[in-house]
Amino acid sequence: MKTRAFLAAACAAAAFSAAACGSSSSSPSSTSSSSGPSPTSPTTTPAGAVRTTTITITNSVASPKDIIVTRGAQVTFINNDNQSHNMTSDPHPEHTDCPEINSVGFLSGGQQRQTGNMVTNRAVCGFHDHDLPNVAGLQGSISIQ
Ligand SMILES: [Cu+2]
Repeated sequence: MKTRAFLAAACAAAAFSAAACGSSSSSPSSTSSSSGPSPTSPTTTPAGAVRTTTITITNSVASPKDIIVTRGAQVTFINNDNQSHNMTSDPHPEHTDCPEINSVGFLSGGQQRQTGNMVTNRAVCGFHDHDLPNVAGLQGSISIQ
């Protein structure tokens, strides 16, 4: 009986912290479109996206974070960090939006790899570091135009 009561209390605590976490993530500001927990692909190209096919990671920040490529192009992720990164498609943890990005995957420090040819039907593909899924600096997007 004591165990049952404890479990109920733990469950309530977990539910409470999850709710608090969720409410803090929904910022009223519309300036940061693709940052925050539980990365999902944006539906439109974020403001400030630049046309390039190279994204470089330094000090756990991907730059540029939002890019635009031609349909069928490949994107090169360069890990110039001193730690590994595991670059995958949104959403986390399914990685199903744009499987082309999953070709990059695990990059040791100093490594680089290309995505597959970006031929998805989506207009915008979000990406994140699967091992650090809530780090906003490692989230970004590839718009296909
Ligand atoms: Cu993930």
